[in-house]
Amino acid sequence: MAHTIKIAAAQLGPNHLTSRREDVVDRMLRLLHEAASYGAQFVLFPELAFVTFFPRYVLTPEELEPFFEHGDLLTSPTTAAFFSEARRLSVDVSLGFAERTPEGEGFNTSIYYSASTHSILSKYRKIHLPGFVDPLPDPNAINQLEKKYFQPGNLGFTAFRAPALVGITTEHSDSTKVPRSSSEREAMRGDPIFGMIICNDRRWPEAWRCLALQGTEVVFCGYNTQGYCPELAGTSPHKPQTKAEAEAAALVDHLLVMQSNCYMNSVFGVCAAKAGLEDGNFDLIGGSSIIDPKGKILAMTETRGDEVIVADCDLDEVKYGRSAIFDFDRHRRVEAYALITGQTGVVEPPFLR
Ligand code: CDT
Repeated sequence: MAHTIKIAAAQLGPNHLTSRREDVVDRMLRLLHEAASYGAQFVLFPELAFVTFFPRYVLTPEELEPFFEHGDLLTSPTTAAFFSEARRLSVDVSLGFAERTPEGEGFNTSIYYSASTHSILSKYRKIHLPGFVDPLPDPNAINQLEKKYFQPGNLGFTAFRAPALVGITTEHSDSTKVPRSSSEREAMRGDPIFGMIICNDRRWPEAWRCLALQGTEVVFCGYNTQGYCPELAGTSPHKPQTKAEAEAAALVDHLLVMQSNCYMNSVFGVCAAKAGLEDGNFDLIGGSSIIDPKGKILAMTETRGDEVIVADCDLDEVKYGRSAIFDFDRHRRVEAYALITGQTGVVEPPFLR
């Protein structure tokens, strides 16, 4: 039985402070149609897809609020039509947005929408929030205020199964039949297992490993990554870079973490950027890609504008790594990993005398 899914990543070009949500959603619909015309069964859109990357700005509460979504995306007047169209096309989608909860909390969130059930199957709230709580003192610095505007995600790294994408040999409703070992997983297969992370999470191996430990086969990651942002990454005072050098290095870092984590966890990785020059001044890298469990790039965008890429992902390919070099059951040594969850920052060995 084939276990291949045709997966698309829809990169968005820049959004601006002046961009209307309706227009952004129209662009997303165009990308959705293009992906569907290639036969894609799933399309990934970027982090904070509907808006410019607003955490770069120091905003009053009144200025901040319009960047957030306040209700159910499936019924909200600006986004309902997008999900209805995905349902009509039988294409699952995942996208990122700023979520304001009824309790007033703010999260940097992504959802997985299933066309076959017309429902949000899973929600992820970004856990690794980069940057600072307070604006930087230098008025010319590029701020990254996610820690000010969002709370760290409270839903964990939670894998989930998505129905109606591939043939299965086990009823997904029969939870007693969940395989418990690599050999049982060889013999039985339920619906595919997916996991979501958002942007900065991709740089943290802990996030990938938590998903891989739940048998995740495909990891989705939307992102907005600054090409030039010396206050945060790329340029150390000891090794200054031009903007062009910084952007090239940011792309290398991005692909390095995507490819290596796919390899080390034997998962497919799909990532979709919001890219290009936002608000005339702030460049975001492209490099949206689909990567196989050996870390090989199957498809990558060539522009920094609206662009769709697709690849056939044969989920059976995750099995090889998981039964050989990365067979967790046989090779992991949890008794040696206590520092990973017991300690946050660095504690060096004592000085020599
Ligand atoms: N959105 C987001 O998380 N961006 C961070 C910026 C880090 S500075 C290059 C990222 O990790 O891509």
